[in-house]
Amino acid sequence: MCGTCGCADSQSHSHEHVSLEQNVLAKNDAIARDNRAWLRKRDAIALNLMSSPGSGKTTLLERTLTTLARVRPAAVIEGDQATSLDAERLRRTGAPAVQVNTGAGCHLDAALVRSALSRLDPPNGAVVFVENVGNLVCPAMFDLGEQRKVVVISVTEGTDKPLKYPYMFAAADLVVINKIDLLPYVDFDVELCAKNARSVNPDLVLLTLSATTGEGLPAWYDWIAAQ
Ligand SMILES: Nc1nc2c(ncn2[C@@H]2O[C@H](COP(=O)(O)OP(=O)(O)OP(=O)(O)O)[C@@H](O)[C@H]2O)c(=O)[nH]1
Ligand SMILES: [Mg+2]
Repeated sequence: MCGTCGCADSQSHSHEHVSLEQNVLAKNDAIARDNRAWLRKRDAIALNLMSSPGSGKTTLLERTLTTLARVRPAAVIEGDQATSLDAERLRRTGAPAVQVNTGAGCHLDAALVRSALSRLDPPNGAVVFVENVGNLVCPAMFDLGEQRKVVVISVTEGTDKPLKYPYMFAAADLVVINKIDLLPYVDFDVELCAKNARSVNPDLVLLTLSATTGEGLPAWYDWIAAQ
């Protein structure tokens, strides 16, 4: 696992490696619990969106924020290694967005989210969307204090991804299969992808949608409302 240890050769000193990793994750989990309590006091929730780079997290949030703003307050913590491009896109919807740059880091952690929450200062009752760094590996390990974990996969990525990145799909509460407008042009079997995802996580909720055309979005909004 990266982000928890700088060592290049974990095999030669695996005991130290494992205990350092456990230490880092235990500290993270304690801060995540504080974040959860902090959000609960404001009657707010956080939803952690994770995916490979380019699966459509920001596009889905652009549409969601535009629609949701009419119903309840929403805000975004935007995680990327570099730039504030995504936060700028999301602010154009009128929602507040705080950009967090992780530099060489490949995921958000609870401490980064804690300081972003205090900058964001979300109003009571808000839904705080956290867009994690595009990566199907490391973000799965780090509790941020979110209410739910959402994994976005798009139809251009292949149906085998839940099998090849099982930790991410095992951690998810919801899997969104995005870009279904492209199904006529790609070799992607939605049922097979769903079966693969359920084989690593039988409790998953699955939604198919197109963030670009809006197809399938009502079920996504219903899912958010139910949280
Ligand atoms: N055809 C189609 N394209 C989409 C859809 N959703 C997103 N895209 C396109 O996919 C590309 C990447 O979308 P983003 O929303 O930036 O993806 P992301 O997951 O936020 O990417 P990172 O933040 O870099 O991880 C853009 O060119 C979008 O226009 C969709 O439903 N259909
Ligand atoms: Mg993005």
